[in-house]
Amino acid sequence: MKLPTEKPVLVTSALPYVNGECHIGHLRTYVPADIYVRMLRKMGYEVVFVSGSDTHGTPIVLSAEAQGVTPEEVVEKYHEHFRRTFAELNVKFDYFGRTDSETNHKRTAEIVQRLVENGFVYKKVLKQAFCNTCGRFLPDRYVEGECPYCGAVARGDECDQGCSKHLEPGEILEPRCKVCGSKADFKDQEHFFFKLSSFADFLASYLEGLGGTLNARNYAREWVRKELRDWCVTRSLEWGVKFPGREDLVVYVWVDAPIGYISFTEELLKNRGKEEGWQRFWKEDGATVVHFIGTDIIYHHCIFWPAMLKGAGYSLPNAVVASGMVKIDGKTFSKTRGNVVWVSEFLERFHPDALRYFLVAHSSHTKELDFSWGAFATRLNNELVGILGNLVHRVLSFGYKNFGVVPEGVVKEEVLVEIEKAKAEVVRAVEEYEFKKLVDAAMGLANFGNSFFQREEPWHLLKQGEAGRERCGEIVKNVLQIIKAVCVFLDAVLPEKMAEVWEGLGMKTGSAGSDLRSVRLEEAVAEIKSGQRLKKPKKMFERFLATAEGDLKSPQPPSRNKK
Ligand code: B3M
Ligand code: ZN
Repeated sequence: MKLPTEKPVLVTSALPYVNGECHIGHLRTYVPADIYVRMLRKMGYEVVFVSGSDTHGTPIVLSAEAQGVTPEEVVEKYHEHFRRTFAELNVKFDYFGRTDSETNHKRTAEIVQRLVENGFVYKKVLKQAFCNTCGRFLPDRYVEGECPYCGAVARGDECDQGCSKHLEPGEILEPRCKVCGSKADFKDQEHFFFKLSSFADFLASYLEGLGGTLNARNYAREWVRKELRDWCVTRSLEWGVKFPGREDLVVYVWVDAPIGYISFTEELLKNRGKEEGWQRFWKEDGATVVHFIGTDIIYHHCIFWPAMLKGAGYSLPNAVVASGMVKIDGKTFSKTRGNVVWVSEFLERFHPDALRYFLVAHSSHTKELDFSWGAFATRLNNELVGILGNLVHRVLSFGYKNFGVVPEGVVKEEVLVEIEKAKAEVVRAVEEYEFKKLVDAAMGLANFGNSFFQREEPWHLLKQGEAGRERCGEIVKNVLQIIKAVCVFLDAVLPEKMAEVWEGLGMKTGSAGSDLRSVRLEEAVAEIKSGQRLKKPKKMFERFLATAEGDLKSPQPPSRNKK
């Protein structure tokens, strides 16, 4: 979708539950969102990028209980962990908040109050799972059982391993207490419901115009067409945002979590001295709002969230971009089965840019991404080392050794055409949220650079006197132009590595010196200046070493690999 150029864009990335360490499954949403933001900026958009920690709900409370600490302690620890991990990966949010902030408590109370006033909330007694052994009600993840729709093992509020449907309290079959394993009973309890069913027509037409990826729109339309049931929005828990006027109930975490997107916008703009600035994004239709999420939370973002916003008189998101899930060695992520790759472990051995690259290069954004060390090794060795690293190292070394600067010469039409072609593909890729196409276009251009250099054999010309040296210089300049363009196109994916190459090309020095991060896409075709000092290049990436085939198959990376 081409976004309107005159409006600022708010990009959000789903809020991680801060109840454990970051694994590479998490990154499928954050890294592409960061790449998208960086690309939009290169395309001239004004962008704000927010996310934050999801601090409430049973995912947090259960972890705290299991670790024998308070929910606050769990949140404190992992909020910091996620913030640091994102920084290490160069996922650069303008603001990374937390849903237990005062702003979010207030904004949630205000929105819920609005929904009540507007007649969209009612009270009802429901049969809630109860554990006689533990002597308490079992909300959401406190209960496990069978999904009434597909029969898979499910959590109390979602069929996380099967059809990914949202489940209402009381719906799960064969419920058991997650803490002690006993068969759960049912007991009456009074709760508040949101009249989701009355939003069916609104949602059907809203979804027609919703941008983003087709998977999000199509799933959501199907759900609206089938049936929308009212939604229980309260839970009997201590930890959370209190339901207005009820000390014994908190709102369901899926109420206050997306409201975090609004609160974080408020907190960010307030920090920038614009107290009411958030309204442009959430009240006045003065901005484009794009949500990056995983396919498992489409229901929450395409059904609950717009209905809640509409019911409370807020403006609506413009696009929902849903990434496919991550698998490890073809299997679903599972901590207990050891099917997990922790980001911290990965970063001990490899450069963050290599992971950023893999996450977008390995499969189309909406498709499943299967991580294995073998697949990672192949992409790293063949593409980052074999194509990109080779181009940069070979040409920069040759240019540095024989000229020391960008030589004189004209940039050929043939080269400019290739760069323009790649640039058009890159823009289309961003508009289609197809980040794989973005890297494919840039790597295609790098490949072209390699063949051009090989075809022209400039090293022979060096032996052919002054005229030969001049012609050689021109060829080198042409390939340096290609490298410059590749830097512009891949900066969003490989921010550290491309910035080093940019510097190596002499782009940062001199009066017209520029910072790669802030240049526009057009810079790719702007002629590289003759006379700029080149730097002796460093190796960009080390090959992934594996002595035995087994190393590549094992889920553990060989320990001798160092960035
Ligand atoms: N905390 C994490 C998840 O279900 C959940 C996202 C909230 S986004 C508002 O993926
Ligand atoms: Zn199911």
